[in-house]
This record gives sequence, C-alpha cells and structure tokens, in this order.
Amino acid sequence: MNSAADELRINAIRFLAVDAVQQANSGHPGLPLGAAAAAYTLWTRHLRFNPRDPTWFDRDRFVLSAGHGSALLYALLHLTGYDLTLDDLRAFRQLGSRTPGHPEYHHTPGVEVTTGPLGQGFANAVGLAMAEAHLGAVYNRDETIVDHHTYVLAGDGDLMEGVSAEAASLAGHLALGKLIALYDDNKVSLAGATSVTFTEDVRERFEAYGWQTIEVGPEESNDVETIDRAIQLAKSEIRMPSLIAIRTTIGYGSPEAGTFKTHGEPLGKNMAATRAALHWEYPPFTVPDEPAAFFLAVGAKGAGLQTEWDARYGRWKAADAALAAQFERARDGKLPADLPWPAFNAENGNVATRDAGGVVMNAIAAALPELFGGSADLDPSTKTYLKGQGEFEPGSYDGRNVHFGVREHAMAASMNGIALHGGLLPFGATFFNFLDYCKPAVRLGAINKVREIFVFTHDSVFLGEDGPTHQPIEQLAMLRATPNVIDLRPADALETLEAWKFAIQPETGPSVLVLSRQKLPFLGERKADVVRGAYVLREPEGSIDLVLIATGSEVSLALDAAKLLAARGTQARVVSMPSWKLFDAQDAAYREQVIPPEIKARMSIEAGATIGWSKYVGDHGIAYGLDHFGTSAPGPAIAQEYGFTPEHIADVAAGLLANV
Ligand SMILES: Cc1ncc(C[n+]2csc(CCOP(=O)(O)OP(=O)(O)O)c2C)c(N)n1
Repeated sequence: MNSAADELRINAIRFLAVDAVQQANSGHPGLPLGAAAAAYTLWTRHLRFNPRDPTWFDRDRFVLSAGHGSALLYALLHLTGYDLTLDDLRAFRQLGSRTPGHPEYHHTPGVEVTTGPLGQGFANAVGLAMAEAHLGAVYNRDETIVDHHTYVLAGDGDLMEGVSAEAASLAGHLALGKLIALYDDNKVSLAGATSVTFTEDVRERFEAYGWQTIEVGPEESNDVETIDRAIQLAKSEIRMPSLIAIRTTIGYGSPEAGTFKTHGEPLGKNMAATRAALHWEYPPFTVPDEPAAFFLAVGAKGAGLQTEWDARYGRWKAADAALAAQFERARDGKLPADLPWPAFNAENGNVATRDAGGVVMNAIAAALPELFGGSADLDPSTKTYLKGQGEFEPGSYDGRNVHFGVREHAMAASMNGIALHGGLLPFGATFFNFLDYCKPAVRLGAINKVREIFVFTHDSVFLGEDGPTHQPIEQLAMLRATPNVIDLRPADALETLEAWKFAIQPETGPSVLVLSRQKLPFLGERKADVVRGAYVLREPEGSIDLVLIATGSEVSLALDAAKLLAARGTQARVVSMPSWKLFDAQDAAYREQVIPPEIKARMSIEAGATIGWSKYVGDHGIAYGLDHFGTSAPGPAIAQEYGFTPEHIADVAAGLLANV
C-alpha cells in the first residue's frame, strides 16, 4: 500500500503525461499510466541527477528505451526542476516545441539519448554502462570520479527487438554490474496482447545471458516499497547487470486498462473515468502543491550530490594533474595539441587502405587514450586492433580493445551510448556490407550527431571470392543519403591518414571510413585534400578534354586509364573524391574549380551503385559503376568481368568524348 503522499505524486506524473497527450491529441498514454510508479521510485529514491546541471559528468544515466512513452519522461523532467516548463508540456509534439514525440538528445535538457526505434535505447544503455566501466577503471584512484549507474526503462517492444538481445548478451558477458533495466512487463504492445507474439520466458532468457533478474508481481507493480526493494537488490549485485521485470498494467486507471487501446491513443472519452478511478480531481496540467514541492526538493538534492562530487574531483585532480588534464581534454571532446601521425611514402604506402588504417590507429592510440572500440569479431581482417592497449573484458575494464563478438547491431548501438556518455571516442569495425546490420544505429548516431568512427573494410566487389553476399553495392549510396554521416572512401594510404585526421575532429558527427581489402598503389606524395571532399589528383598538360572522377580503389584505375587516354591524345583530369559530403560542403568556387562546369565530358568511376552520380557528371556524362550484385571470384577476374580495367575505362571515356 502506497502512502497517500506517494499516490498523489505518482498521479501527478501520470496526469501531466496523459494531459500532454490529450492536448496534442497524439501520443502514448498507456506506458506513463502503467510505469509511473516504477519511474517515480527510481527517480525519487535512487537516481542521482542534478537538474541545474544536466551534464554533470558522474550523474546516473536514465534512458527511456520505450521512447513512445516520452510524456512520462517530460513529466519527470518538469517536476524535478529541469528547464522544462508546463508550457513546454502543453506544447507536446508541436512544431518547434522542446517536447517532441520521442525523446531527442540535443533537444530537451535531461534527455540523454534519442530513442524511438525500439531496442536502440536498451543497447545505448549498454554502451553507456561500458563507458562508465572503462572510464572508472582508467581514472578512479584513491578518489572515485566515475562511479554511476545506468538505468533503462524498456518495454515488451524493446525486448522483442533483436538489437536488445545482442546488447543484453554482450552486457551479460561483460558483467556490467551497474546496468539496471526496468522492464515494463505489461504484456501488451501496439497491436494487441503479447500472448499473440511474445511468449518466451524473458527472465529465463536474461538469466541465460548472465543477468540477475528480479520480479515485481502484478499486485505490487504500483507499490513503491516493493519497487524500491527491487532496485536496491539490483544495485547490490555488482557482478552482473540486473533486469527488474515489473508486471505493470498498460493504461492503469483507464476503463480500457490492460488493452492495446491505451497504448497509443489519447484517453479522450475515457479521460474523466480515468481521473475518477485514480481519484485525481485536478484540472489538466495542474500539480498540487505538495507533489510540486516534493519533486523540486528531490531535484534540488542533486546540487548537493554534485557538490560532494566536485570536492572529490578536486582532491583527485590535485593528486595527479596530468591525469586530470587528460581526463578533462577527452571529456571536453578536445584533441591533444599534437598526435604522432605516421608518414606514408612510396616505400611503405603500397598497402590496402585497411592496412593503412591499422597503421594510423596504432600510431595515434597511445596519445589518444579516448579512442576505444573494436570490431564485430573481425579485427584480424579490419586491422583495427590496438596493439598493447589491452582488452576490455568482464571485470577488467581498463583495456581499450572491445570484443563486440558477432553483434554488429549492438556494436553500433552501444557505440552511440559510449559516445553520448562523454569522455571517449568510440570506433567499431566490420565488413562494409554488414553496415546493413548496423544501419539503424548509424542513423541514430547521425540524428544524435555524435562523434564516432565506423571502420568498414572489404569495401567493394573486389574483395573477391566471398561473393555477392559480402560485396557492397548500395552501401555508399545509402550513407551519402543519410544526413550528418560523413562518407570517407580513401584512395590510398595517404588519403586514409587524412581521413582519420578528419574523423577524430571535435564537432563531427559519425564518420565512416570505407577501406579496401586489396592492396592499392601509393598515389604519390601530395596534399591529399580529403577534408575538401575532392581534389585534382592528375592534371594534364594543356587543355582538359575530359574529367574522370573516382573514389577509393577506382582512383588508381582512373589514373591508369588517363595514361592510356593520353597515349591516344586525349587529356583527362583525374579527380579523387573521397567524400561526397565534404565536397558538397565546399563553396561553389572550389567545386567548380575541381569539376569545371564547362567541361561536359565527365565520367565517374566507382564500383558501386551509380545512383546520385549524375549530379557530378551532368546530363552528358557517364556514371560508371555497378547496378547489380557481384559474384564470387578472385578480385582481378571480377575487375575484368565488370570492365574495371584501365583499357575498358579508357574505351568508355573515349566513347563519351565522341558523343558529347
Ligand atoms: C523499431 C520499431 N518498430 C516499431 C515501432 C512502433 N512501435 C512503437 S511502440 C510499439 C509497441 C511497443 O510495445 P511495448 O514496448 O509493449 O510498449 P507499450 O505497449 O507497453 O507502451 C511499436 C510497435 C517502433 N517505435 N520502433
């Protein structure tokens, strides 16, 4: 039995949320009504946060993975004193409001992570907990400065999604003891009861993953003391993550409680009955004095928590100024003044760009301790292992090589969490074609605009024998169409170095390095202007007849074709274009200098889908690429079969010139 005070406060959360949904005539009342008591218990008795400084580094992180329940989060943020007013709640889901349909990072103070696609928030929370574990292991000394929990509220939908299964398996393996999931186990999703779709024993599944599981039964799912005990139990188990399955009732209090009808529609005609059932007699958007004061006092306690931490931090900093300088630099997303970049030349530069990437990463790793990540069981192939930097392992978290296992989706989603935690620069690697298995998370990284680096190797059909299932065709087009993501497909070792220099810059979003499996020739010592997206690599003597534009491994091909053309008396400029996005961001003068509009004979060469190239080659040009899947054969045979040879490219270019 809750005290009358608790009951009133929980109802204050519930009704702010459902009033917002009602006002918008859009949104999801079911989750806030059912999960309010759990959220109340967590936020008022456990969560360490400071509404006056939502970015306090050692705050507990709270992720609402079931992002459709955003009104619940906004109610909590408002009540506890974040900069979110009742007017903001009244503007729920409206144009330009700070209370969008799903929680958006960068948008609302106190929202840690953008959530909406189910399962992602859960996996982000795993990343947040990984970051906490690593930073704690690296930086805590006599004083602890990184020591917080990560909480995630997840629904049936989240736990049905594959990404949460991958992430839970990873978290269980890694024994992330400060990760606590509150499972809103209401047995209903959008379209009906989960008896139709989701009947496994979730607790047993999580136990098999290596989680502690705790149940709060249907009679106790609104009971603050019971939920409190469950959270305490979860916190006391530090050797493994915990799942608290709370058997809630969706739409609690509504005449249609327990049914999918309360999931995603305003209460409407049921509003009065819901208010009556829960004895809530206040007009919309009204918070009685006692709950209002109580929640503000809970929030205000955060300032004290942070002050305590500040004092600890001061002592910690005084004990090791150099370590503190490193921590603060990385926390602020700044780079060291100098990094020991490697040099590439004709001696050491004739390598696959994946190898060049490995050389670059290993050269800078010691000087860039925030670089933290790994591959989805492919680092012998992706060359992304950081030698001598140790393993990030269960119970031993100071190593910087993360073994994500064959879990691309969880890798990418946890990278978002790691990046959002602050203090680290995550990287993750796999074959380029398996971007498909990362894409939902790459997109959210782009929406969140987080600095993270994807290293995708085996970047074209020229990977060879593994065949069409492994050979990317449409991946570059997909990346280029995704806002905020920077595509980088370097042509040789030097461009790979420059691509890395760009990717680590502060204020970038996700960068994707697209690297070759096969050896590529070093294209000469030069200013490889990767940051401008494209640059002139070969300039013929005299007038230019034609412009060849290529990316990655096709740049050396274009150069060879240009030489053949020269022997036939045709003068070709060769443009290396490692990044569309960066090139498009240049001013018109630069773009026209590189691709002169008056030269109509333009040909792009890229072993991938040709969609989009017309914007560079124009109406008269040719986009030479691959608009079909590849085949299993050695790389050179594939090049021959699909006409990616200097002779064929020269012939096609000559034909173009004849017809312009
Ligand atoms: C990846 C993804 N697929 C589908 C949806 C649409 N969707 C939003 S909520 C929901 C049902 C979620 O069920 P549950 O987690 O049980 O939430 P509850 O009904 O308890 O609010 C669905 C299918 C989504 N947001 N993300």
